[in-house]
Amino acid sequence: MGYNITQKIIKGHLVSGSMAPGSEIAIVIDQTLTQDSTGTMAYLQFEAMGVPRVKTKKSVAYIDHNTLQQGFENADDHKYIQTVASKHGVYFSRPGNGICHQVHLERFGRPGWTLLGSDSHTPTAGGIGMLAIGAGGLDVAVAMAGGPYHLAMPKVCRVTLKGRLQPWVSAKDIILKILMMLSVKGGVGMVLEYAGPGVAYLTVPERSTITNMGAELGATTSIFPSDEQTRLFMRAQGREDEWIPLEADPDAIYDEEIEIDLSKLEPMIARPHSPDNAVPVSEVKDLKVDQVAIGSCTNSSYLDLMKTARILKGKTVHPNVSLVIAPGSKQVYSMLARNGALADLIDAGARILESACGPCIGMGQAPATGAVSLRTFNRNFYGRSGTLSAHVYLVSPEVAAVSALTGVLTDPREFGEPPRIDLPESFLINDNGIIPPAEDPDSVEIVRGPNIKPFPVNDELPRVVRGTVLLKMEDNITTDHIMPSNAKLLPFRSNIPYLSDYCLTPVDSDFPKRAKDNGGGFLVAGHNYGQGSSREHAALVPLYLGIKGVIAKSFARIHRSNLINSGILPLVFSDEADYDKLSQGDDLVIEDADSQVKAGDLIEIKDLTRGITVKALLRLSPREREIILAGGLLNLTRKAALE
Ligand code: MIC
Ligand code: SF4
Repeated sequence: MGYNITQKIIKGHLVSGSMAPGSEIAIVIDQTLTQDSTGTMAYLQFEAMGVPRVKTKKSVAYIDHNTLQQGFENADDHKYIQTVASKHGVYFSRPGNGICHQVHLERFGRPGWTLLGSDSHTPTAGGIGMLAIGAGGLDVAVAMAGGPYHLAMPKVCRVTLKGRLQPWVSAKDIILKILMMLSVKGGVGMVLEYAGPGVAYLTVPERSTITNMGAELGATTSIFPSDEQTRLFMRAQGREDEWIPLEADPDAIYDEEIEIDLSKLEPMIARPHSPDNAVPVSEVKDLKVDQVAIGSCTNSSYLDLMKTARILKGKTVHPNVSLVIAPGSKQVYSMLARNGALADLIDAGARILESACGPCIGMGQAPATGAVSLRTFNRNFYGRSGTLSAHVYLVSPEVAAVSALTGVLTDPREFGEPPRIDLPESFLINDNGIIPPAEDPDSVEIVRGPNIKPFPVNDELPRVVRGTVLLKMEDNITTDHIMPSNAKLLPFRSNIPYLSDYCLTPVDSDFPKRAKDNGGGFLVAGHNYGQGSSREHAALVPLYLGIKGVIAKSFARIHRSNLINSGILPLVFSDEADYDKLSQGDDLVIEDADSQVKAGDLIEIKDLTRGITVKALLRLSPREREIILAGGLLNLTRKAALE
């Protein structure tokens, strides 16, 4: 029996476990990436492990999220990351050098290798045939220390692309269509592996738009073959020697399959407040636009911004629209500056930002009250833009640029000839924004500003776990709900006590006070709890507030791992109808919690207020069971070190 690409890479990196879907496997990690808003925690945790040098083939620390420096906090975090990286063997990508996923694709990603990143959009590198997975900071710290990464062996879904995109239809429309078909939880436990004759027509930057937004499906990752397109991209990046061909065997078996006819697609748009709320642009009528934002790790490549510049050249942005553009990397920025496209954007009236995440994570450019914002980004979750009343829509750069000119949502197919931009023969290569680690680590002193506070550590699982239901939530609660991030809060990513006053406030502004008054308790939620960002803060802050368990209909992958790593019980209703039986304010108790966890998958939760017992599933691998019993992964690691 032949293998698909996912199975080939996993097989070549397997440390333990069997490759049967759903069972726990451990794989060797070749490369890691961190960014600054999750990185401070990851490096504090790495330091706590006492390993002098990273053991990966390459680890890179990017600064791209927290680049607004209204106070000392962000700059202090940058200094900490720069020095800790230098001392421990990590490459440092300076602020201004670009968004982690864009730069990693350009300069470091390699077909056939594994990448673990403390950011949910790490799968972007799947566009060059890399098995790239997003995880919490602690898992990335373990990988830097040389430990394997544990995950459930994913199912593999073959996404067969046939035909060719019509003019004005782009890669973004492919992934929005898939989101419309599968939903934000349709990819959980799965790798989406692209195949079929349509693949050959997509360049690496286009493929990476698709793998990037596979994160919004909840997928473990997404991957394309490594073929002639991949070779051309790597050659243009001066890295052809790192290219290898990689494709599925002709008799490879897949767990699932979907097919997309590219020639039938039209420009798409995701409506507020979910990336899967997608429809063809032609179905949304009379949408007046206030803001257009082009950039983010989804759509800020050289090709995307050249298309934008061609559309805007010689024209003027509509007077009622604020157009902001953030090129994805210094490479992209500099190439636009040299070939004149940057001047075309400026002349048309665009507001140009630095190469960073910027408005995608609410770092500036919050829309006006009730405004409509069209963005080429990947997430339009409630409140993420920094303006709770804003209506954020997700579109391709083509739709964004054309609508910026007309002031209303416009189907670009009404706009005449589309711009044709080819992949350049060679990109501009200048790696002076990437600082290699120190050759003499002893000479490096790690700089820690006053904003860096210790992270909370749990206790061993007690015999009796008791607490009140502090909040009952709906389906699809995101980590942006649990731990909101915007220009005011992101500077405090290394300060858990400060962040705790904002936990779950988009759902209920009284939650932090209630949690503190009760000394912690339980959370109840619907399906796909914790989707979105990989931020560990969505587990560490609840831990700080005394949350002992979350009882949900289902969990998103990365958040479930982050809860386990923090020693918080991720409990799944064994009968979904029991969700209706629990109410906010109910007092719950799990008796003999430690022996129940040791005994198997079923946990009995007594609701003392209603006099009922609810059964929950706690399906843990043997390793996860040990982590939960020890009160988190760090405790377990320390315990192992003492034995
Ligand atoms: C995001 O896009 O939500 C982020 C901000 O990049 C997060 C990481 C974070 O919260 O710091 C992610 O995607 O993991
Ligand atoms: Fe940055 Fe936005 Fe990409 Fe997250 S999704 S890494 S915030 S650009």
